[in-house]
Amino acid sequence: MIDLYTSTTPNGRKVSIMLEEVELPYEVKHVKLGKKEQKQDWYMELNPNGRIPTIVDHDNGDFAVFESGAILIYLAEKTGKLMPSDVKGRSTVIQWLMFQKAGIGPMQGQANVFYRYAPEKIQYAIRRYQKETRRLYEVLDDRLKDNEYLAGDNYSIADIATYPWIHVHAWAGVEVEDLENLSRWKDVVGERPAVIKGMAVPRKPVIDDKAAERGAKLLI
Ligand SMILES: N[C@@H](CCC(=O)N[C@@H](CS)C(=O)NCC(=O)O)C(=O)O
Repeated sequence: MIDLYTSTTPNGRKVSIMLEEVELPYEVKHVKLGKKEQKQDWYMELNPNGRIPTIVDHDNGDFAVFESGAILIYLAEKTGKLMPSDVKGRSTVIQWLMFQKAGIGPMQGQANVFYRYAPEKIQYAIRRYQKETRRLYEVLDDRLKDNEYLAGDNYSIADIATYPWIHVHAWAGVEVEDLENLSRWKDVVGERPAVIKGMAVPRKPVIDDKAAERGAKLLI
């Protein structure tokens, strides 16, 4: 059994989608970010960064893994699923996984902060992060012109890492509707039964403006 420490955010949902895809049994432990549970000592022992997600694999000596990308690689290697084992295929998956981890996640995260939560509306910062997020989306769109999935013909952990972020594009105020290939990919991935289930853990995303008004900072 695997314990999944998660919350209602895209980084957490990457892991619930993965666990659903590979059909490993897991128990959801909802970490209440608003109550700063992720900073408590017991949690920091599992994840020294004090953030979600984290897994603890009780079938492997209670091994704890933090960082969403590292968790996806661990689960892919544990199950032999969703990442090829040949050097080039593996590298291609990791390149697109890193692109999400180092680009889309941080830039879209900052777009969210300045567009939704910052007490002052700093137009320079809003524009900068929305523009960079949109540029990264265009890179994805171009990649998906000749490829069904990010790493080529096969669905992989690169798609799993990217989907929950694209799903909440509107929360960052960045459009995708005119990006034909990205929109096609978003629909195809979003219809997978494991993705539908994983996205509802620990509960379905709330991405409307009313949530923002209520100050629901981490409900995406
Ligand atoms: N690089 C980390 C980022 C994790 C992260 O930023 N988690 C956010 C939610 S998406 C969090 O725990 N925020 C609460 C906090 O910063 O205290 C990963 O991919 O696992």
